[in-house]
Amino acid sequence: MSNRRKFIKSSIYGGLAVSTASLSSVACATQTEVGEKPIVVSTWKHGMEANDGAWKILSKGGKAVDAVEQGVMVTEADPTNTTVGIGGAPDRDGNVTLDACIMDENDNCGSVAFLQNFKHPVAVARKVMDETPHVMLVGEGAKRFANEQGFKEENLLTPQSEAAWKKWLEKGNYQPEINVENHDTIGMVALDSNGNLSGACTTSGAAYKMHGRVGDSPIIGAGLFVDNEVGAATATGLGEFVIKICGAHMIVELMRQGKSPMQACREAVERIVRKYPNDYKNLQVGFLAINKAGAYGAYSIHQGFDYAVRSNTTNELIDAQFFGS
Ligand code: SD4
Repeated sequence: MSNRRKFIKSSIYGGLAVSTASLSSVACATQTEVGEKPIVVSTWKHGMEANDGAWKILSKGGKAVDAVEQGVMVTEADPTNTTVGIGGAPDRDGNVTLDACIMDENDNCGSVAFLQNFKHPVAVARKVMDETPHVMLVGEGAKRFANEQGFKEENLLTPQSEAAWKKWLEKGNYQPEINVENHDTIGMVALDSNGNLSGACTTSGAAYKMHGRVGDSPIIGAGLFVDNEVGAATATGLGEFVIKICGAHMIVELMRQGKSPMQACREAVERIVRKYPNDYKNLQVGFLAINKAGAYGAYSIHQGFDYAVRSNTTNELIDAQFFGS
């Protein structure tokens, strides 16, 4: 990781409050306004390894849609990551149920939700996109389709996740904590060297959720949205609140109106804050966006959300600006 890790602080509705890192902050903001290609950005620290996976494709002139699929599969395959793929925290009944989606530069999209026993839901979502006339398959139907496509079933509940779940059961209190362990859903958006945008998002959802609960991550327009004319956005955090404002779609539309990726993400966060004043203090949502020029930006409700950026000039983890409380 680059040692040019940047800290950009924000004040409430105050835009950039440039403090100790003023020069690098300004440089970063300028750089993200300009953009470059190819480039890939993804949520949280695990995005660094995921970006490496995507970069193998992007750096050779490959397609963004292939890059984002391969990129997030790195995270899905990591059993130590308790929020994505194998090793993901189960629902309150002990079932690991996964949600994922993918969207390409031609508005093609595929999604699976409430999928059990397949560690690469994004690859199943890609098959939904490529091989069916539908956008979304869920539960048993998604499972049957995955089997038909030759995906291998496996147990996704690792001993560590099972032990953590059993400990949770002692109290059984469902109250998702902000930035728990500081790694979360992976959402990834990329611009390839041909100037095409794509994105993917994959998660085990909120830990100890109700059986059958689906969050924002597999919902096109909420957890992910791509419009190749404008930009792409993805979300992480408590999905119920991302769905309520149709977060990723909102951000792309704000970019269409001329907002920078960071400004668009900030406006989406501020919408949540304004509409849910009694809720936002106890929940985290983070948005990450890229535009057609390859400029990127992010914003979250609370401190603690970071995102990974990889391009020909950058390979780093950046602390997102945030609203605060
Ligand atoms: C969800 N947004 O299912 C996802 C998971 C997540 O913090 O990011 N949780 O709500």
